[in-house]
Amino acid sequence: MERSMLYPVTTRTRRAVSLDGMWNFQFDPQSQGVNDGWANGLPAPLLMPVPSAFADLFTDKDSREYCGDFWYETNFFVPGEWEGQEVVLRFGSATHRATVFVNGQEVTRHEGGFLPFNVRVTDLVRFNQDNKVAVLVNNELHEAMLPAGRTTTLSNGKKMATPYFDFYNYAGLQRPVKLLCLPKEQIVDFTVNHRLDGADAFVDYTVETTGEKDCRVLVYDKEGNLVAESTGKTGTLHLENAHLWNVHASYLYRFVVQIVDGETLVDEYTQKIGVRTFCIENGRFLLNGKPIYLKGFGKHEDSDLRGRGLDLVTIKRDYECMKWIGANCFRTSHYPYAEEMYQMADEEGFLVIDETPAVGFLESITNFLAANQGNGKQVGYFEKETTPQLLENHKQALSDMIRRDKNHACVIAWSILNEPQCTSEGTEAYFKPLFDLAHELDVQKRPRTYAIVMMSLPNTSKGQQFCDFISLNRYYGWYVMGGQNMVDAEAAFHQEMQGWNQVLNGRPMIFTEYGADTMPSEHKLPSVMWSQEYQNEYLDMNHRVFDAYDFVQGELVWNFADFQTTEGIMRVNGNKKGIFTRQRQPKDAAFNFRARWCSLPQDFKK
Ligand code: BDP
Repeated sequence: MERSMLYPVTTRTRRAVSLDGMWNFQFDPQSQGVNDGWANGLPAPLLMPVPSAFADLFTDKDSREYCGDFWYETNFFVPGEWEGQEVVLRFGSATHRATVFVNGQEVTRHEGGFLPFNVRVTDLVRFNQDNKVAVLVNNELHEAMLPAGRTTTLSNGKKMATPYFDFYNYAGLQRPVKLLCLPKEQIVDFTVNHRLDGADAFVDYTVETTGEKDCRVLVYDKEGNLVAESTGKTGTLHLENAHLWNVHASYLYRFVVQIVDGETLVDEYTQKIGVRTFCIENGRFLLNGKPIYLKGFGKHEDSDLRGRGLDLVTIKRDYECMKWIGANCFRTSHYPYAEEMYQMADEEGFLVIDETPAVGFLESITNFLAANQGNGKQVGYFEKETTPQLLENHKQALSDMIRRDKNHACVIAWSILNEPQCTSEGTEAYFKPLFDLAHELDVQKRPRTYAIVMMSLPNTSKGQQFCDFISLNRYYGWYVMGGQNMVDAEAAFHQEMQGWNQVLNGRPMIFTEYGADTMPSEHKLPSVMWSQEYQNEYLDMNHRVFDAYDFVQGELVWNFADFQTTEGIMRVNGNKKGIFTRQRQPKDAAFNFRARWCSLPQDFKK
C-alpha cells in the first residue's frame, strides 16, 4: 500500500475521509521535538489550516521566512467497523520532507515536497477512539534535492533558505490529508493504454494488487451504461464507437476496477478516464491522429495567502481564464501539481506537460538569469559530490510522478528538468538514465523533454539529444537586448532558430517560456520596459519569430499569472511576467493573446 499512488476514493469496499481543517502547529528551531516527545502532543501549538503553506498567514517576518523543522498535529477518529481492514494515512504532499508519527510512534519518512505518499497504520491505531497524527516537516534546501537550493545560518542563529529557483519556498502540508480504509487484499495500481481503430478504441490495461485473486474491469459511459468489460489482471477493453477525449471537448468514461472472488467483491476502485492517443509524427503533435498546436502557459501553484496550498477556488478561476483566452495547454512548472488540477484538465479538455521538481540545477546567484551559461567553462552541476544522491531523488520523483499521473488523458508529455546546466561533461551521464526511465515506466510512451535555458545552444547543449521534442525558455527582448534593443533581439533570435533547425531531425520545437515583467500600474507611450505597452510589443516580436518557423509547434508564455518569489532587486514583490495579475485579472496582454489564440486554429501550421 505504501507504494500506491492511486487517488483516494470511496467505493463499496473503500473509505476516504478528509482530515483537512485546523491542525495544531509549532516551529521547532532547535530540532528538539523528537527528543522532547512532541509526537505525543505539541507543547505550545498555534492553529494552522491544512491544506495551506504557512508563510503568508503570519504578520511577522521571522515566521514568514521560517526555515527548519516545524510540526503539524491533529487527532483523528478511527471507526470501529474498520477493524480487520487496512488503515492508511495519505498525504497529498509535505514540503519538502516529512517524518510521520502515529500515537507517538514514527511510521514513515518521505523526501520530496510535491508528490503524495501513504503510510499503513493498521497495527498502531486504536479503533473506535481518537488517535494522534504528528508530522515533523522540514523546508530546508540543499543541492542533493529537488528543487535545489542551499540553507545558511544568519548571525541571529536563524536559518535562511536560498532557493536556486525563481519562486517562493512555500512549505507545509499544502495538499489534502486523508484517512483511508482499504480491504486487506487490495488494488495498488491500474494502468491504461489506448489504441484507435476506425470508430472503435481498444484500451489495454493492467491491474496490480496485493494478492492472487482475479480482477475485473468495467467501463461505463457518461450516461452510466456499461459499454465494455473484461476479466483478468491484464486485458483489453473494446469500446465500440468510442467517444474520444479531445481539447476543449472532453469525454470521460468511468472505469471500475474490481478484485473478485467468485461472486464476492473484494475491492473496488473507480477512476474517470479519457480515451485518446497522443504522439509525434513528422514534426507534429498528433492528438487522436490530428495535428495540434500548443497554446498556453507555464504556471505556478501560487495564490494570495495560501501560497502553494491547494485552493479549488483558484483552480476554477484559472481554468475559466484559460478558456476565455483560447489556451489549450499548460506546463506544471516547476513541480507536479495537486491531483485536483489534472482532474480538472481532464474534465475541461486541457493538455498538460507534466514537470518534475528538478529546478535550480544551475549554479549562479541569480541562476534564472543564467547569462554565463553555454561557455563550457563552468563546473557542471552534475559533477559534484551531491550528484549521485540528487540523481536518486530525481529518479524517485520521476517514477512517482509517472505512477501518479499516467492515466490522465490531459498529460501528453513529461518534462524531466527545467533549465538545468546542460553544457558540461556530466550532462549526458545524468540525463540518460532519467530519459530512459520515463520511457520504460510509461506504457503510453509519452514524449519527453526538458526546458532549455537561454544560451544553451544547439551546438553546446549536451542534453537536447535526449528530447523527443525541444522546449526552449527564451527571453530575447527582456533579459537579452531589451528596450530599444528589441530590433537586434529579433535578429539574434532568428539566428539562434536557424541553428536549431540544423539539429531538430524532424522533432517539433515549442517555447516553454518567453515573457516580460510588467507592472499592471504602468502605462507608457511610447513604451518602456515594465509597462503594459512593452509587454505587448515584446510578445508581438516573439510571435513574429515563432510564426516564421514551421517547426515551432507551440507557445507557452511565462507566466499565466504574477507569482511570489524570494525578495530581491530583480523582483517587485514577486515575478510580474503574468498575463494575469496574481488575483487573476487580465493585463492588457491578455486581450492580445485572446485575439491571437482564439483565431489560430487548433491545427495551426498543420
Ligand atoms: C526562467 C525560469 C523561471 C523564471 C523565469 C523568469 O525557468 O522559473 O521565473 O525564467 O526569469 O529562467 O521570469
